[in-house]
Amino acid sequence: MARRAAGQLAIGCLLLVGGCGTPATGPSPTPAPSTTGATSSGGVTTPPTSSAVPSSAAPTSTPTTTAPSSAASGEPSPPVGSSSTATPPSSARPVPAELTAADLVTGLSTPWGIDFLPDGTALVTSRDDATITAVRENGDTTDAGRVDGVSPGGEAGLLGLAVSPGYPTDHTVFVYYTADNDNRIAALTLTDGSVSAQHDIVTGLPRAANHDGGRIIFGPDKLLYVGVGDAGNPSGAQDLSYLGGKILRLNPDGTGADGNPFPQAPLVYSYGHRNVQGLAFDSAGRLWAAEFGQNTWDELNLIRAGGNYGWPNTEGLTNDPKYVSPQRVWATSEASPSGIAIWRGSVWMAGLRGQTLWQIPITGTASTTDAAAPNQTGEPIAHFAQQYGRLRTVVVAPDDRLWFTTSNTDGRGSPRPGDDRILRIPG
Ligand SMILES: [Ca+2]
Repeated sequence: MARRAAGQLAIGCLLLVGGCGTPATGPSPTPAPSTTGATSSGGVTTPPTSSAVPSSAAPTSTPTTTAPSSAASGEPSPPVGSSSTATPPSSARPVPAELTAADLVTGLSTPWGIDFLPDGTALVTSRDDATITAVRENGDTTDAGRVDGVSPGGEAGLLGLAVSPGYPTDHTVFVYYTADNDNRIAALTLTDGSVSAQHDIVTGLPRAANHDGGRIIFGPDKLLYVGVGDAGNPSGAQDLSYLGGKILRLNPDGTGADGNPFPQAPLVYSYGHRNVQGLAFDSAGRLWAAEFGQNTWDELNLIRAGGNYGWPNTEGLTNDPKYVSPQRVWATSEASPSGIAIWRGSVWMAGLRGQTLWQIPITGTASTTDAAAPNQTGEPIAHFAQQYGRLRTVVVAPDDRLWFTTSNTDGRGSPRPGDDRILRIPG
């Protein structure tokens, strides 16, 4: 996450005002080349809609839809499709007309990964303390143990956490952590609600003080998806033999999943990433990923097997057919995204430096394997801008409320009384 970019840029856009995600002049008709260092006057740069995708980037494009014009109002309405390919999931419940958030837990130290046990208890990692805290639905907390061998420092430490889909019988939770010389994924066994055993399933992922990735989630296929940062080796992101700058897809024993796209790199699912810390599946089964830009563009991507997402050869939108262009980009001062979640028809993205919870409506369900897929998102909407400081992780709780965490104790923030906290929507 280390960047040369200048200091904070106040967004100044408020909930429901709609002025932030809706540049009055609209998007540029062509994607901005990644290396221009262009700025975005509105804080959000809109990628091309389907009608604006150059034919060279969409050789078999069948024009279908553009983002619904209603999105330009900034109203946090559910996505509204304008054609059969843009029909939102029927299960998507509307976003509340006015979002409210309230503290669920305060006083946490560098909270990072969160997932839920079958009984609704959340497990929350502390990056710097290497501990796991159990959080009940009422906000009560208990110690759930510690992960051995964690070597925190900079952005490294105890990072993502994912509960096994087979937890009722295997009592297993997976964590991504930084050891002395590498990043690792460990399987933890829980007994009576606390860690009782630990063994590594993956070792040798590159580590560094910064760009450690760290998000792990289970997909609907019960496979483990992992965001691994480039660990300060940008060119390695294009090298399939280097596991940094990748999204991995693994069996729960740490081996590469059947059907992964590269026989010579059995763990790798997609490559050309800089530092993915946000992963989430939508109701159409598509994997979304957020990643930090260097000093120009943060990205929200739709991930497809074998896709090359461009880093370090491109950053942000691209016309080059060798690379998958992002669905949305932000100036790094506006986002610097870590966790994402899918809730009520939108991607919700936690911004660290941007200190904003971004809502990105999902406007289509096109397959990620369709290279001609039009933009699948509406205009982003900024929530809670500057209100709580840096935001790290966002997850959907079993009761269909949205949780998000602050990250003001991570060494880059300004902790305030009660930090760090988990907030819950509706409050
Ligand atoms: Ca990219």
